[in-house]
Amino acid sequence: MSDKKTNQSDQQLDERGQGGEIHQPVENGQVLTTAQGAPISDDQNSLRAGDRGPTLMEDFVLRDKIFHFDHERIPERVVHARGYGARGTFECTDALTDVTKADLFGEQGRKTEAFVRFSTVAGNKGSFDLARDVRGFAVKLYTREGNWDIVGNNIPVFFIQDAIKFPDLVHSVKEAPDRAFPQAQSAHDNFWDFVSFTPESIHMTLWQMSDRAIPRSLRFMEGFGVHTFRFINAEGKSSFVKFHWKPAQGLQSVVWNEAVKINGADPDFHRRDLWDAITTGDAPAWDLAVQIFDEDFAEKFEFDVLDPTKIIPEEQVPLRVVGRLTLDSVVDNDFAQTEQVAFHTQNLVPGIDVSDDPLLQGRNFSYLDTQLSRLGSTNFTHLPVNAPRCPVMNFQRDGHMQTTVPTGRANYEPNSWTGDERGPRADTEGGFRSYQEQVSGPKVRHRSETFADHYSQARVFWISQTPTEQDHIVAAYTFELGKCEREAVRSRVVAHLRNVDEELASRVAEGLGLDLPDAAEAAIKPRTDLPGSDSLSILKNGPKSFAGRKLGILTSEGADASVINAVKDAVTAVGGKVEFITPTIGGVTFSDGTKQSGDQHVQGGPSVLYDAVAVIPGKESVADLAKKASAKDFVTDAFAHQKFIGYTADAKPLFEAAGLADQLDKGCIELDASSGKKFVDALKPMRVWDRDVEA
Ligand code: HDE
Repeated sequence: MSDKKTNQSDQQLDERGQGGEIHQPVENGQVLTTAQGAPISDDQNSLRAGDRGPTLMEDFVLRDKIFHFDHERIPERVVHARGYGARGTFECTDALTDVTKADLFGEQGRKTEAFVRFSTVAGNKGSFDLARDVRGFAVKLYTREGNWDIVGNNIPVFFIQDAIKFPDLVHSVKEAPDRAFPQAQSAHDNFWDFVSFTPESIHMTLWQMSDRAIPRSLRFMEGFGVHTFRFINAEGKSSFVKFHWKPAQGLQSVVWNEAVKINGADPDFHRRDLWDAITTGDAPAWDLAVQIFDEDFAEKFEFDVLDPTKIIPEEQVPLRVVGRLTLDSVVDNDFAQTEQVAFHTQNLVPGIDVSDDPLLQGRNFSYLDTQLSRLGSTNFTHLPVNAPRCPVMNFQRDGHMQTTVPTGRANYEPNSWTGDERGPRADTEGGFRSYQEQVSGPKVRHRSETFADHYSQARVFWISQTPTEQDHIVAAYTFELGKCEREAVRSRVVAHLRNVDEELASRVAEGLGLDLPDAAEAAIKPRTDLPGSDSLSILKNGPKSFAGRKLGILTSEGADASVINAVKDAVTAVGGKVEFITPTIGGVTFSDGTKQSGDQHVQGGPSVLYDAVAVIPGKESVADLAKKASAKDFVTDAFAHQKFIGYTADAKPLFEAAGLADQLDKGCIELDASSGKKFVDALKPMRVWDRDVEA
């Protein structure tokens, strides 16, 4: 991709390595140089007076290297610090010229380069991937008419309705300022204290306490633009629009006890998963779907379409799929691309505009500030990952780290120069035009009454969940509030939950050992007549097969090769992956003499890293396996996390040692050389949700 073209070392290679006149003392001509390009003779020893003497100040090779190193870090993002990027292509599958003149939607089949950065919100850059948190889902589309960013999340609503509350929200969820903990989590007093005084947050906390906040993989989650935006067509007519990214892979999450353990076993679980999927050719894809509606619908809709704490149910405004985003390329360099990418809600192109959502309006103001303080110069748009792929022509000049070299005399307009000297002019026809909305009103600091219902859609979310998902939500509130030291905080939150659903509130109160408080006073009586929606449930929208998922096979010396092969072939046939967990990383030899190296050592490959497991040990060697705590945990955790477990009769001693031998249920499937397909078919429902366990 074009990022590569500006890679400094490539340029240097071109200039130094191919000139023919330069002395080429090293293999492939790649001579180490200083940042000024001077060839270096020794990069292992600094210049000193005598073998054991002091280092000399004149050592510019040392100074050049350490100077750059000392300044390697830039401020991390104040939110969304921990992120992971990938590149790909957006393809328009349904031209949208009826509603927008945006070039990327102009023609079916039109392709647009894309960069995506997924992130957690609260944790610092070095935190872990499976925090219970909202995920950022920011997409940059390098269109032929400029960069368009959809800076969204994996949850379609937000905690607050007005940008002015954002610093308080973020301060409350981040580590407490005095003790600098807890990090990367919301399970603490400050966050829930804030929520308890901010009823508009309650709807979002339902989503956050659901398994949406602990996705199995970045590949298995949805993305949302959250706010209402505007489309504008060639005639200047505007419609409202909401953006949705629907994963072709389906939706899938982990369970909480698993998330806790994954964070220890592999803090990079999500980034590794995305890297592995893309580099092995299993490119994840999302459909872009739009909900388009007009002012009449906005008038009639029971909530305000400008309120970012509300969804518009798909049943009321259906989704229209208009394109597909495929991520088929990992980044070349995490810092240059993922860290330096700069998203902004005001990166808009002709045909797409913002609405008056007060949260969006504040975001429009905020992102450039962040970029200036993070990247240090207004010229961050010159960085390869941020640079538009179309020509950029204007009279902006100079500034720190200017990388373009404008020519000619005119750096202003209007001017009377001609030809190339004249420079660009505004395009009154095709240039970006804001929608000509009528705006008038007194200056007030006032929240519209139409934003006042904080509970009814929280209830819609709750009743849309399967009983399993409801159990998880109750457990999550109980866990999080249980981490709050002050009972008053717990009680105030439960008081809000009573306005959502009495059963939810009383189950959480019971879990906390709390007397049920009076319901919080609601600004508007919550509605109980709104229907649920299947699209809000993860389990009703899960993957259709084992494709893109991973089976962990715990095995040992002498295991039956015919069973191993049957299972492996059946998994790979449907697009799944297999990893072998072996007593030593050196691997094992199967019954037919085949050698298999370990993908994970048994202590480094707990079952939490897999969607399902199979236990296929050797008859003789299983006794040793059964002595290992890690092998026992492998099966007990898989069982407790309601995973499917394939096993051979030889696995019995391990199940006995783990205390599971007489609990094996329909989700534990005995394997032989002919049962590979049967096993893989059985894995479709993801988990044995009715297994009666409490992890
Ligand atoms: Fe952001 N947000 N945000 N945000 N946001 C940032 O910009 C901000 C909001 C979102 O991978 C920051 O470059 C304000 C909603 C994502 O680089 C910052 C408000 C949604 C990312 C900022 C919001 C988001 C950010 C931090 C309330 C979902 C990561 C670093 C008015 C629709 C983008 C940066 C990436 C990042 C400000 C609310 C999504 C500080 C003031 C709502 C995905 O500028």
